[in-house]
Amino acid sequence: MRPAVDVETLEAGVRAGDRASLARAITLVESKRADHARAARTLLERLMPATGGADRIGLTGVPGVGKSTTIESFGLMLAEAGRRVAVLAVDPTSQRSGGSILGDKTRMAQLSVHPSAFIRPSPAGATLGGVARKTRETLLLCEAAGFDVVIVETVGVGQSETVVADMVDIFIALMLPNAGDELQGIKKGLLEVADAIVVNKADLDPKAAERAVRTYRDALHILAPASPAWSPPVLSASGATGAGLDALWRTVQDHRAALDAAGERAQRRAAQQVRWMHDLIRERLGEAFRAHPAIAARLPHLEADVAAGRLPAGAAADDLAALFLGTD
Ligand SMILES: Nc1nc2c(ncn2[C@@H]2O[C@H](COP(=O)(O)OP(=O)(O)O)[C@@H](O)[C@H]2O)c(=O)[nH]1
Ligand SMILES: [Mg+2]
Repeated sequence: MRPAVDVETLEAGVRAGDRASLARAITLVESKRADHARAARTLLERLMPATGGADRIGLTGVPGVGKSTTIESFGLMLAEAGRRVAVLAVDPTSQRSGGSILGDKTRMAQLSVHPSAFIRPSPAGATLGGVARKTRETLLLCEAAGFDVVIVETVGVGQSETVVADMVDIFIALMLPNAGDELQGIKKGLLEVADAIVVNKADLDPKAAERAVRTYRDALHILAPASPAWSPPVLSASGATGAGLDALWRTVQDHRAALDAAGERAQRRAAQQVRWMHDLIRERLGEAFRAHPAIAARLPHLEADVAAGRLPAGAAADDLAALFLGTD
């Protein structure tokens, strides 16, 4: 028999800020075993009162824009100033590419061995929803372990941006200095969720970086800000030299102060939690639905009928729902 998880000891270890306990707690949360899931739930419930204390920062940008390099410099700056910094990575592409995580750890060489830092890649999951769920729970565990800055990194691919934006207080988009014009259209959706924009690699071509800053400022100008309390600023920085990262940290603090003054940070977090709950409900119901024997038998036929145009999608959904609910 495999030994049962000692939740109390694990809880005490996490609360004490013990990194080995934190790592074990995260592994527990990520586990697919049913007994682990039960233990993880108990652990999270017990730790809940100890969560919420971190600045939750999301960072996105296309591969190569300098996210890992920037987090290394930014994280070290904060760690040296006495902060405890956790870095979580959500990468929906890492399953395909065989893991960019290793590369990231070497890119965060100093931060990854800093006593005040903790770096943890999210496992490559089959669904982004699954990955994001574990990342949310991992974020809470890091807070319970006393980390006061949690940075969630994600590649700017597909839906991962909105998913990460919905688990943090401030969502920062890193941009390349010479791509302002082309990307403006493509990245409109991103501009709408970003709380700050950072034109990175300003050291390469400061003039181009300034032009890009102006381009993004103009682009943001024509969008209505998501919050009346905050207009997203555009900064330039260099993850490589560290230039501009102190200003970025001030932006994070200004943003928090502005949202707190308007009561919006607590509201944003509360709304995120409720949306998360509804996501989980949908996920559970979807699983139960697909696992239902009568549904499993009928679904492929109805899918074929709908695909062939023999049956309206709504009628198929009605039939399946009735079958599931036992009302047919
Ligand atoms: N010159 C310069 N190069 C940078 C800067 N930030 C990152 N890089 C380089 O850009 C490449 C991609 O950086 P990386 O941090 O891995 O990007 P990520 O894919 O967004 O995590 C690496 O070769 C970095 O050394 C910067 O601010 N200035
Ligand atoms: Mg990276």
